[in-house]
Amino acid sequence: MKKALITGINGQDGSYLTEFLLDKGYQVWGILKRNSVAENQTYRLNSVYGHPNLKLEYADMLDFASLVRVLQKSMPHEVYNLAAQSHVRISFDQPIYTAEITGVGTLKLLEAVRLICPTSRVYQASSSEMFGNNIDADGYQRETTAMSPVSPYGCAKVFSYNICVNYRNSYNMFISNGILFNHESPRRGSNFVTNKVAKEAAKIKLGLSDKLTLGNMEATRDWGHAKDYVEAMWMILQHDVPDDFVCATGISHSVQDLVNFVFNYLDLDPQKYVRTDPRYLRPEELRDLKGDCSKLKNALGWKLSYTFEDMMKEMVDYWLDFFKKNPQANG
Ligand code: NAP
Ligand code: F7E
Repeated sequence: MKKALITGINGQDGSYLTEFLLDKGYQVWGILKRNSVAENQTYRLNSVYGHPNLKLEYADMLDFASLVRVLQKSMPHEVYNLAAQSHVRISFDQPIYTAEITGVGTLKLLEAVRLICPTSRVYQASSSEMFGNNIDADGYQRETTAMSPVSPYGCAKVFSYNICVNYRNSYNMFISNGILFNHESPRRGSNFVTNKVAKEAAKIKLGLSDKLTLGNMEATRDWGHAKDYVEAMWMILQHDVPDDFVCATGISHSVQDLVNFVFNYLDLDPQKYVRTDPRYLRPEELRDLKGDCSKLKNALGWKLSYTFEDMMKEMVDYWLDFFKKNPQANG
């Protein structure tokens, strides 16, 4: 039986990847950082909690010894490093914490893998945020686009990307970076813009709220569905050689387009409800992201199954259903 270890297992991507790997017959190990609520309250794992092939262990990206312990116990064939402080604006509030988890945490994990299970294949959750405002002449970012991050989060991810390449070359380890553009789902934290818009618009539709306050409406992003992107993670580790791949839809929308689509779907006029507030702006903005994933499609045959529109409808429908059942809840 193949064994995989996932850091960040109870995050958006970790939960979908767990379902995907269990379906493929893997034994899945995951690390949870200690929280004041018990692990069976991590709602994203509800569908698989108690599965005989799911093993959950307490560990932390800040705690090298805990990573060593879990690797020794699990001896995985594949390691997916998804753990991070992943919120870009919050990375300006907590830059050192972000660097320690999202950056140095990766190095701790790589060093533990090198010492304990050096033949394990490692996937690193790299990000389009690493490109910053660099765009190729044709309007896309791709594997060869220069990196100049514009947030502490992006800087930490560039460190992780580089240390992965360095370990791959220095120690002949199988370590691959997936450079993923924004990907979303009903499991997305509701302080990321897609799920914030979906959730607040659903509340407005049901008469539970009367406003939505946002930051930069002009920024554009290339938004795909997390379910499609976790399949790409797995495909990247099944390749015959370690390599780095962009994963994206190739289509971008502005935050204003996102708002217009969601409010139109709910038959609401956004001008009546949507406001902006500078507190949601970032000290330095990443203006536009649009990825070219030709390499991933050509080398590994990856395909999209969700459109932006289907994904946003799924998210809005999730919140409509949630608030109909729980009108007092905050979600
Ligand atoms: P997410 O929902 O924020 O999940 C992050 C996970 O990391 C959570 O399970 C979190 O646990 C865990 N974590 C945080 N600090 C930790 C620590 N010190 N030790 C152990 N675990 C820790 O993020 P996601 O959207 O699933 O993204 C997965 C990965 O892909 C992240 O590395 C992210 O930066 C990267 N990425 C995401 C996107 C995207 O659009 N979603 C795009 C490119 C790259 P708690 O929930 O208990 O805090
Ligand atoms: O912002 C704008 C904001 O926070 C998207 C992470 O998964 O993807 C994600 O980072 C855009 C930005 O995602 C609000 O300024 C406007 O331009 O949903 P977001 P992100 O910053 O792109 C990358 C690829 C990652 O790797 C990260 O881990 O929307 N925006 N108004 C807003 N954003 C938020 N959060 N809240 C607003 O009110």
